[in-house]
Amino acid sequence: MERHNTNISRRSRRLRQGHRGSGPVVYWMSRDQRIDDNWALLWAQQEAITRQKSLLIVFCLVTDYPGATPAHFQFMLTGINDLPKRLAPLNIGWTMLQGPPEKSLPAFLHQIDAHAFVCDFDPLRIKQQWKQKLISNLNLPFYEVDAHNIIPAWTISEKKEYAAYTIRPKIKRLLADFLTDFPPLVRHPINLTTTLAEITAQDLATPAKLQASQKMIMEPGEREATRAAKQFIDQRLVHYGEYSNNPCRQGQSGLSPYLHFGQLSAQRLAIMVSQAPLGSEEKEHFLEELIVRRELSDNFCLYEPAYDSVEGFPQWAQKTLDEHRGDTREYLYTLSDFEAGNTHEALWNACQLDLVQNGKLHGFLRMYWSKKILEWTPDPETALAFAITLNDRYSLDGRDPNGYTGIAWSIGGVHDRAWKERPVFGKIRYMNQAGCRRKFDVEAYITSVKENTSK
Ligand code: FAD
Ligand code: FO1
Repeated sequence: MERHNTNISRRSRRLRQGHRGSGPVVYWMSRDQRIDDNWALLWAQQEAITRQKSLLIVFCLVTDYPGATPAHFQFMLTGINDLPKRLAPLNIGWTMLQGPPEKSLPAFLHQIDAHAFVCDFDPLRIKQQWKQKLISNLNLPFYEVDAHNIIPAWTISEKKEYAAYTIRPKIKRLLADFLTDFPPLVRHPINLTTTLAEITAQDLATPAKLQASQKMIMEPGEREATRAAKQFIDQRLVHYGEYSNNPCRQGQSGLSPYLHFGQLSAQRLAIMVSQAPLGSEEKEHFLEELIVRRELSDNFCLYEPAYDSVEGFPQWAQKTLDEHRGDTREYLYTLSDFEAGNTHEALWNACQLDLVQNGKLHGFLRMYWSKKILEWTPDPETALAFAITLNDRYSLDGRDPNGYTGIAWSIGGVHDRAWKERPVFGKIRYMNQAGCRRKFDVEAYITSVKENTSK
């Protein structure tokens, strides 16, 4: 029986049945790397208490995670390092495994005679593949809990949505039911009996390739994430509507790396924003991005297996891009040219430098940056591959459904409509510097990036 009206049971789904062992309920933490406000952990605890079992969290470190660099691992592992010391007083076990989860988890779960297995939700291909293999290789009850979205992705919609305007009413209908507060995680009443080494990231023989040499661009971890969220709400949310599209202003929240690594719960952030003592207009604008746009990205990656290839673009976009394959491109660059910020255009080069130096690029410039890659490559396939490679390699928040969807929107018209036809782009929405100049001071942006680089 739920103690609060949290809809916790409706946030989970069973992936397979199986034999329940006498050991702990195990939560495999992956996308949602936090203790607070984590529906998967709360669900696992509820299951463990009902079944009178102990509770254990396991994280599988995958050192060759696609697209990830030492800077990303450093941010992730520093955040993860704080978790075991917070779990000890809660009587919840912690351990880490190294290697592909479908290989490392089955033997481990067998060894501890796990009672049930719970994972968090992720629509990306690699996660779906890991889970499919685990479904085949395990013989114990296996559940999935969407701890990332406010409304579970499979509940909002059972199909790929056409655009924001088709998913928005579905979200609106369900939001009040799911945007509830979180019940507390309690000190777990049943002790772990299995003797387990409490492995932390430092104990793993992490290869030297994971040691980042640069200074971290922002402080990782749950505590820092909450502090940054509070600071944004107290000081900058009021200007979000006015400044969020201006790269010269610090108008956006800057919270995407915390959300990407699950160090901050989007639901907690939505609750904090809803309760802020501000007018509804500022809040609505931000919540539209945080809820509708973000959950739309998960919907796209969940229901479009080709979310990172041209086959995932809508039919009209594939057709129009095909019709313009033969168009002359005025400039053509290689991946190395783009990567080094070596194009003819100062604004694009500044965007690239900003991305490389700071691990992030302003949301408005991300659109411009990727559309120019379409304009300056021989075909849409190359453009898409280059944009994904660079975004995943350099963005701290990359390797995320929001990234694949944002790039597919910019280059392939996903969730957008047809616009006036023009060379190369066909009917894909075009952007140019004149549009940028109407939004912000382009020269000031370029100068600020250069100044930051020379420091
Ligand atoms: P804020 O404006 O403060 O928004 C708060 C949160 O709302 C964001 O952190 C994010 O979770 C969500 N959000 C905001 N805008 C969008 C959007 N358009 N789509 C989906 N969710 C949104 N986002 C990523 O998280 N990772 C990426 O790799 C990524 N790559 C992108 C690439 C391109 C080409 C484009 C056009 C967009 C991309 N986005 C990506 C979406 C968006 O630009 C970023 O989420 C946002 O700029 C992150 O900064 P912020 O946290 O300060 O955003
Ligand atoms: N998830 C894991 O379960 N294990 C990892 O070792 C791991 C590394 C990693 C590195 C960079 C990065 O951006 C993500 C990483 N993730 C890892 C996955 C992440 O938690 C997210 O689930 C997805 O990237 C976004 O959905």
